[in-house]
Amino acid sequence: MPGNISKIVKAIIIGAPGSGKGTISSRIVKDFGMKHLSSGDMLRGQILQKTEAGLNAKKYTDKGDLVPDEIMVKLILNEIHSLGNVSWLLDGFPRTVAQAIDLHKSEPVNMVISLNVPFEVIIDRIKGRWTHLPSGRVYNTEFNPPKTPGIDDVTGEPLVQRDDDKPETVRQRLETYNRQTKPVLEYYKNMHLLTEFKGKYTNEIWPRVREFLSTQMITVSSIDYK
Ligand code: G5P
Ligand code: MG
Repeated sequence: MPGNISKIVKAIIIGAPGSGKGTISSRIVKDFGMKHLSSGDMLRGQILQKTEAGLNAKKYTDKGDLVPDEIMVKLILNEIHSLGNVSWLLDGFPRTVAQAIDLHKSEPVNMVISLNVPFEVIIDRIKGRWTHLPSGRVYNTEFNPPKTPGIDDVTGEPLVQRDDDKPETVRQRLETYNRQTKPVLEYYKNMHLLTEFKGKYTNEIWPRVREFLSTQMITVSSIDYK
């Protein structure tokens, strides 16, 4: 892994529901030490705590629709600003061009990693997903099963299947992605910030993402590798 610390990295990982954003983000965090901000995890945290914002968001997430832009932009920008001067990786935000424009005005990003995984592969793998809601850790009964079925490896707490992982909601989420999030790819392509990684398996995509990040950025966590 490369050595020097130079700049703060502001990155986005974008891809369809179930494309592996969370899985690859956890590997990026481990190897490159960036702060991971997942908009979906934040919303699920609010839902779990039954806050007003969470209960409001659940009306949209349960249907596979997007939560309104103004709510999401406020939530994410507040979180970014609370982090201070550190490198971060946004997962699940922005998801509309309006969100991307607002983010750019406030926090221009350095790079956008796009995961392109075929929809039929996604539909199959989401069936086997189990999530630890408080942390956002994800498992898959085939790909990365927990040590004990139904139990989080780290905390020993129960795993759940997400309410929006029902097959009909997954189909709706994929449609929403096509309609509202694909234009975001064009937005970043036009800004020459987009790098696409295509494949069926995380273990095939991840080495390419790692190689890309290693050459593109010198990370805050590189101090760990000295
Ligand atoms: P989220 O939480 O952002 P999605 O729909 O974008 O949700 P999701 O479902 O979290 O994305 P992911 O993170 O891309 O998927 O994928 P993952 O969890 O890493 O992997 C999926 C499964 O596949 C896991 O079980 C994993 O173990 C397994 N897996 C990974 N790789 C492989 C492999 O190679 N092989 C196999 N067999 N399995 C593998 O958003 C949720 C909702 O919140 C709202 C929306 O309503 C959204 O629908 N929301 C927003 N609304 C408006 N604006 C925003 N910015 C919003 N952000 C969230
Ligand atoms: Mg995710």
